[in-house]
Amino acid sequence: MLNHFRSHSVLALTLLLAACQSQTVPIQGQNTRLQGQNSVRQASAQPGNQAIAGETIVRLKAGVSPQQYARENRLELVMPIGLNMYLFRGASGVDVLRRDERSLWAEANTRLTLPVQEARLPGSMPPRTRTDLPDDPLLPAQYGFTVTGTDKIWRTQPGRPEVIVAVVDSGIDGSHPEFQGQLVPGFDFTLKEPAPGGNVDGYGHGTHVAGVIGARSNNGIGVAGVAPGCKLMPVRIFNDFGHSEGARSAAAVIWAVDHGAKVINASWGSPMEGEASKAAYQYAIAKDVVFVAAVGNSGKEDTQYYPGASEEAIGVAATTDIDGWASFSTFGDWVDIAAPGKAILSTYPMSKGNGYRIMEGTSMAAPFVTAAAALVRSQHPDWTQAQVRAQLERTAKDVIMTGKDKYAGHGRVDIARAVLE
Ligand SMILES: [Ca+2]
Ligand SMILES: [Ca+2]
Repeated sequence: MLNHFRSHSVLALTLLLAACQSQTVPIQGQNTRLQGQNSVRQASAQPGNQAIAGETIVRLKAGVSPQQYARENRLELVMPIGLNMYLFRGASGVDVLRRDERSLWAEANTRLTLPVQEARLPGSMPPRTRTDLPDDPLLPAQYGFTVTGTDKIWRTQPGRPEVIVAVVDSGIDGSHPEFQGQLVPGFDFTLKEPAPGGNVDGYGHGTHVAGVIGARSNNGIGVAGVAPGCKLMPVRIFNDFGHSEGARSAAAVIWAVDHGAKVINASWGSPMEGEASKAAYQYAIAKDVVFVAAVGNSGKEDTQYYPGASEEAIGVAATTDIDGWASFSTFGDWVDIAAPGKAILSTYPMSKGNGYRIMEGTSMAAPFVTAAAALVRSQHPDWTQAQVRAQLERTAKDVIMTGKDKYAGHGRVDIARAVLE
């Protein structure tokens, strides 16, 4: 009995040491602690809980003055969204405003959620075994880089700077060394008066997503992005607490389209697809922009999450390092494609630690597909968004079940095949 107890103690101690070691990896020659994100699991919110009291989005008929409309309905005009849509605040609710003959429609403004959750600490930092990869010291822990075939194309196909990728999220930390020279001017919709900016991130999610797409590669520090030759456009809609809503996301998508984005990444969503959001997504497609979105982290089939489940977006599910289903990933017929989303190492705001963190979710999977779309657009500038989407789906690796399935859609994105074939 005593021996039995001792052997367990020795085993427990060994595991503890392994866990401690796994958190320490070298960045710029120093020992740096990698942290999992301690975030609240995405709420499985019911549609009714998502409405924001006193805030209504209205699409006005052509020629109607929003100021006059606000005055006569005793509303505050909070923000223009674009496409004749406006966000109003005040006691006159959806029912009243629908009856105003100057309204095409009216709907409640709704909260958005972020499909990200706690990440487990990784196994120990893998040794660097290959010399044909970028020199970024954390690359051996970025399994998504090799699983997606980015290791085969990084030197010849880093992407072109005229392909602008909008990251509609919590901003991108512009002070981070991995984003020096990577950003184009963006916009900040979290401010009371939306204004140029977006290159700050008080929450961290957007900086993590952006690093997967476009962290500087082969610069001797940190991680390597998939499409570092493309430019990132920070469009900030989530505040320092990770809160945002439908009006801002719709305005942000329209703004990104109007300012030259060729691909948009939406690692967020809502159980409801409102009219304003739908109009914004349709606008992106009509203007030939590739629109990529996470399908959500419910781990179940019964929760459609928009824009991931919308027909306009390429809906991205999450897979693991061995192309298995990531058990948090929402599944269903609306899943179009999959990408690594389990335990993803990427950039994090410098104000929140050492600049790198492991997070997981379909939030982290979507940017692999976004980056793949940006590389295909770099290679084939004359292709339409529909052609880019078809190429990503056609070249994806069939995983999980034979043929298209509910877990990985057409398969796990194969970036080398998408770019080279
Ligand atoms: Ca780097
Ligand atoms: Ca399959």
